[in-house]
Amino acid sequence: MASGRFEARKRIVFFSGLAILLPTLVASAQTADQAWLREPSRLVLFGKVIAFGNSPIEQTAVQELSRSIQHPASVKGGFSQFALRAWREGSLTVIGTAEEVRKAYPNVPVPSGLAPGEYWIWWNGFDEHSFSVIAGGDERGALYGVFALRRLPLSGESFPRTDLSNFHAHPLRSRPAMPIRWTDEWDNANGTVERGYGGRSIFFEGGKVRDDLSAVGEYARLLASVGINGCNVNNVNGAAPFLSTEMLQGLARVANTMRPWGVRLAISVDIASPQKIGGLKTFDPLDPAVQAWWKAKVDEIYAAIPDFAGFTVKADSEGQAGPASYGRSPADAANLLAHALAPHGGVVLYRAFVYNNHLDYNDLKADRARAAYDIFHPLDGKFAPNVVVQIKYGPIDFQAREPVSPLFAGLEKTSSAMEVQITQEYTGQQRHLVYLAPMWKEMLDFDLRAQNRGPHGQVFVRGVEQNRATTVKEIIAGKTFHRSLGGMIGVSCVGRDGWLGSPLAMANLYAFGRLAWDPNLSAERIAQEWTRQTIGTDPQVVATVTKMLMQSWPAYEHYTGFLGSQTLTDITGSHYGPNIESSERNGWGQWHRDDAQGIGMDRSVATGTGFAGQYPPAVAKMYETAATTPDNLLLFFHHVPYTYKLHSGETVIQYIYDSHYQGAEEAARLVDEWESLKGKLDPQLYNDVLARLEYQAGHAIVWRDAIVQYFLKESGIPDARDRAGHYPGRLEAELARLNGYKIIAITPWEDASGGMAVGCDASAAPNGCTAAWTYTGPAGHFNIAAQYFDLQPGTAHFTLSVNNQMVATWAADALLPSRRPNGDNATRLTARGPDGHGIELKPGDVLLVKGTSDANDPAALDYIEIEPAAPAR
Ligand code: GCV
Repeated sequence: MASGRFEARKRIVFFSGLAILLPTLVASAQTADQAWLREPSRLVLFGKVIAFGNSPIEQTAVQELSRSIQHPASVKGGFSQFALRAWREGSLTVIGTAEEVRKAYPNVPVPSGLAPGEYWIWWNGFDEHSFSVIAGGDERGALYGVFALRRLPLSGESFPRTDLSNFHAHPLRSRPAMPIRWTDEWDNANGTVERGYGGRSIFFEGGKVRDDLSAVGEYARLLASVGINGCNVNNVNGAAPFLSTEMLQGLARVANTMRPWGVRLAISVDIASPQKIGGLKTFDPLDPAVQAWWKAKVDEIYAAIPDFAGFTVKADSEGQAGPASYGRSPADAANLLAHALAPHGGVVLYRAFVYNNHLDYNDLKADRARAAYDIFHPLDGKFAPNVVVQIKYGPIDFQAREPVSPLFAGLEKTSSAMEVQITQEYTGQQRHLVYLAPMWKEMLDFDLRAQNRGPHGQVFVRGVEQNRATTVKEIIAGKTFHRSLGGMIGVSCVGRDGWLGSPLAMANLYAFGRLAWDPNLSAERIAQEWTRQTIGTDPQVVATVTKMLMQSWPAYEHYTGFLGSQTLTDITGSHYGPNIESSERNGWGQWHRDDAQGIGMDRSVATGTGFAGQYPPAVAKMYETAATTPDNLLLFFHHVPYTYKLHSGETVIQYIYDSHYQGAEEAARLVDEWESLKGKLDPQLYNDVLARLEYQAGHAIVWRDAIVQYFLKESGIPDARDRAGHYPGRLEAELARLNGYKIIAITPWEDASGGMAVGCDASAAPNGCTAAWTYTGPAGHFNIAAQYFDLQPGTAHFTLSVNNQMVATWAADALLPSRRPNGDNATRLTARGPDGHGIELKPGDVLLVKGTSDANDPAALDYIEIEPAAPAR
């Protein structure tokens, strides 16, 4: 697994005409970083705070309220009057469950029927002493009430709503939309985290639970602050060791650490555990010895962890063992575990991510997208009540654009949960800013029209089209099919390096919790809330960061995949840089089926794989024909010629060109937007994020060029706007005067300009290699970009000079995913000259790059590019 930490940033220092790019280490946030809870709230609290009970959660609520508020004496102004009016001297705040409040204060109008997790905040300031109540449907509810109060002054809501005296007539009340709101961590016992980009595990190291669990407590606080009530701490792959008695003792310590925050522990289990660690000959779910083994194991778990939440299961998937080995179904396996957990109140989250990864590419009817529905829909009604089928939002695998999984509509008698990825496996691995809440919102708000059938399955009843909205958010909340379980799971994969390894990526963790609590919140409102609490309250900061977040997913989609073709990345390797053919001609089924004439998977019922027919009739009808399929999913459902005209009027091929140029421009704009905040932000944060955004803008160009040149060659159709294949200021390294450098072919070819680059063999050229060009363009001031390959773990060094005058020097020391030159590590550095006004060039000047390799990094260079000097940054 790649550690994925983006460490290096380039600081440009100029000495009288000489620009030196110095590598510096980014001081990244530490694990103890309190993220959006870093600043105290703007609440001002007078008087006493007490809890009714001694339970750890209520005690935490008291401490949290005291930690969150500012003491009146320390208020330096700037606080809303409402706080001072509401929380005045001699006041008392009581925290407890609704039942406790009712018993102690029969006159307080605490409503009956508060749901688990629900809070009710009431204020009575009209007596001699102000008196406030934070009541919960249970203890967790009371804690969530404290966090809601803490957030309130920064929520961006209008003044009257946040005037605490309003809470007399209009108590602040909110309940979670769905009962299961968990993160899944893919941590391994050895301390690595699968698809984690924020450093090593906070839970495990060296095969066991870490001694120091302080980060776990801080993480649980963050989770609780946005209403997350469960955390599955280990990888769904290779889970067998987590059931050993020694490990369970360690896990009990993890559960103890998270418990005061109302976060229950869950673990992933390997369905073959009875055989792998239990010494049985079989793990057949119907075998009585296997059933007895699980019962005993579950009893052992609950003896150590009385509030244990349950199991997550990945079975018969990507090499994990499963019930298919015995001809048994997922329902047999899920129920085996469910029956053992039921007496203790535990649940089974059985993942629908079950598919055959040895599909036949030549079979035009084969389709991985069909798998989840084909396998699980026939089992509807066969699962025990405490089983929840955990469904990835789309039918493939966390791509930047997929249709919503039809399985959400295909389980009427089974609870379901939607699995999203907070960790950005296919969406830039936290090196790219991609705020995912807008995508999750599209999924949650999608109307599957699941009940749009008449009694005999017909779409029309007496000539009237059935039209009841059944959105995904209602289905997973259990509303549509009257289920008591259901929810959202966020695959988080945090680590010790600032949780997600990148400050702005934390908006995704925050947004996940907020949406699981209330899927009706808008992605924009959540972005504003998060920005106010985390980055700053200056209106320009809030507006700019919110805008950047909201633009980031569309930008990423524009410069990576297109029209529902999925993320065109290296699907058999890094899942990071461009590699278009890696999806094709293998068994993984992430195909897009491009050829010289056209592109797309035909998933229609009439001529394709039939996947479109898995949706309820109204939606199936929409996806059945290209004409009615929305442009952004066209290629997911249909194979069309490159000349096919979209609803927008553009051809598919022209859209490929245009969207990629647009996406790269949008990524560059993120840099400009962030720079407009210079001086308004914490300098360390400013510089850290700036380096990341500059890197992203460069990598967006790598993506753009890879996709554009690939489809230009494949289709043979030129870009109507003449950009594809024409790079006027580009000087290719393979065409330079080379000294020591050797020409190398890059694989895949589209990851380098023209498919070629140059590499320096350290043993043959210990003092470095050079590539030189004579400048033939007009005289003026220019930026000079260098496109090089930054391999890990080596550190190559580069210098760029004009007529022997050095204009830039930098080290290729970032930790990028792969170890051979390709689009994973193609990196762009732009030298902008003194004060950002450009570097002076005139015809005849000699431009020279010197690369000094080390044993692991051949200082490979793709090209340099002379660009118009942008206005000074
Ligand atoms: C934990 C994708 C990821 C795997 C992951 C799998 C899953 O295939 O690449 O790392 O395995 O999904 O969700 O189980």
